[in-house]
Amino acid sequence: MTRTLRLVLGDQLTRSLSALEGLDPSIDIVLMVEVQAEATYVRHHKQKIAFLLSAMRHFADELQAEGISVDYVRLDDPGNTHSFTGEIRRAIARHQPDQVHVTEPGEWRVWEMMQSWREELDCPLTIHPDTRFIASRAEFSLWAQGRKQYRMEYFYREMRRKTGFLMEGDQPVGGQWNFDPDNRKALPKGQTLPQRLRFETDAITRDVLALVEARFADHFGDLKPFGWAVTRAGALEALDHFIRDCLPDFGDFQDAMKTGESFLYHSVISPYLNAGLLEAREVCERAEAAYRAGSAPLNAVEGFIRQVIGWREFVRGLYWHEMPDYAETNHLDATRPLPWFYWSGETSMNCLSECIAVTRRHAYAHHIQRLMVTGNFALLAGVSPREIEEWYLAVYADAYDWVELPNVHGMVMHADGGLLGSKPYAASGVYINRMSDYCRGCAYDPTIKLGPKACPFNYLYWNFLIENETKLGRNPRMGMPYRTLGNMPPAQRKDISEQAEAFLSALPNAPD
Ligand code: FAD
Ligand code: DLZ
Ligand code: SF4
Repeated sequence: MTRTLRLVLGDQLTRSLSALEGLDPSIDIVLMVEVQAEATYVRHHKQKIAFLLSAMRHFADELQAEGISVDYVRLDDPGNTHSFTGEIRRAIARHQPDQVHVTEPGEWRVWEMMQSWREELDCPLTIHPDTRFIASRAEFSLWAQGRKQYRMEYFYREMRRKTGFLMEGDQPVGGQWNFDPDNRKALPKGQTLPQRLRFETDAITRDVLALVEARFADHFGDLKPFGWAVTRAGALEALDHFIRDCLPDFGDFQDAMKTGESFLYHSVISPYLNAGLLEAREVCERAEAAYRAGSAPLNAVEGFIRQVIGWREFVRGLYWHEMPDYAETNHLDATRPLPWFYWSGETSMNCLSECIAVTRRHAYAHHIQRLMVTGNFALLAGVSPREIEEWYLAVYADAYDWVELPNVHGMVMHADGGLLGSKPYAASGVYINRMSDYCRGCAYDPTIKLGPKACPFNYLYWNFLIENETKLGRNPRMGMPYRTLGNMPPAQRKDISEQAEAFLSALPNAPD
């Protein structure tokens, strides 16, 4: 009889995980380890650490209730080496298994660790593919072969064909693959928003909250209110709530932002999907069923499914296909240190202050806040990709390198030179003013282009175009703004550059 040790990582909390396949509860052991290194390789938001540790403990209890032996190492267990490698080594010494089974991880850093285990461990190791995704790593690489640039839209169509979501034969339902142009409405005044489902804490979560408060008090973010589900049952409830109460309006207001409203009509399920409490296929099946039942319109359902089987699968495929070189590129030669207000939230730019406050309070911000506010500013200010990537990886409950890196490095910072997206999403204050109410409470005016009251996004936007003219000026998708820049009097260009330079050089750095 072969005795196996099965490692389950904190973002692999899925009963059908490939590393658990064929598990024999009478002889096999599941290993789960809480280790300090995973909470500190970037200093994660307190809620992210608490969410994962509580979800891990609940998952271990569920496996044990099935009669499976779980060797669970807690953060405060004596002898904990606080690294995956140290803990797997100790577990092999404890259990003397014939084989170790793991599922490929979500981060290159851990993938490299696993490769070293083949040599270093006194036990044969099998690394199984992560089958929770719709496209395997090999499938993406096959699709990517021979392409100089990858475009989500074409990959997404492949995924629609593969899954059959919103398909009628080989044609998309409604005669269109993509309804994005219908999904850009600002929130009308007086719009009543759905009451969002938040979860009560149980004894396990309360223990973890105390542990996190004691060990990680100096990490970014509020620990409470902690409203996350920490079990699959809870995550399914959160999904039900989204499908019933939010999905019908998800499409229309997908890009809208509003002061004091953190979630709007977004699903708020990314931490559950990424930790394994929900699966991509099931959330899309539920969304499509709502469309077929007539309870949600096509633009909303297509928009949601596109995020999940389009963007999410696409960035994951790109990550594994391009790493490790991907993380090293810096196409726009951006080197500015991350302004300190990303951590402190102290800035007179109200849009940034609001989005950072939401992030601090919930370890969450929705896509447009991440892309068009905190991301847009980092792009326009020429922040070093590595520094802004580290911020995004630390502050969001859903952040893992496979999904954070392509979104920040590629989509936001254009540091990959256009591999992921055909142009940077650079925008002036006009965009933020159109899609939000942030400017009403701001010290600056989005309609003013220069001078002390001018919205910094305005002159930073034109300054960004000026500074990157050689690299972006011939990009056909940037034709319009570069034509406007071409017609700009030299004196105006000079004023823009000077005000941008004065503003950027006064940005606060980390205190000593
Ligand atoms: P919804 O708006 O309800 O969308 C539904 C689901 O689609 C999400 O739960 C998510 O799983 C998926 N999705 C949507 N957009 C993307 C995308 N661009 N890439 C991958 N999946 C997507 N998402 C993460 O899961 N982890 C990250 O670390 C992360 N970092 C980001 C950093 C930046 C700068 C940007 C612009 C986006 C980032 N995203 C990340 C994508 C997206 O912002 C979040 O997935 C989304 O905001 C999560 O909230 P939600 O569950 O309410 O999403
Ligand atoms: C994010 C995280 C944290 C904070 N803590 C743990 C942990 O103690 N044990 C664990 O197995 N996983 C943790 N994780 C998630 C890992 O960082 C994640 O599994 C890897 O980054 C691979 O994606
Ligand atoms: Fe942001 Fe500019 Fe609007 Fe202020 S005026 S909230 S800085 S976009």
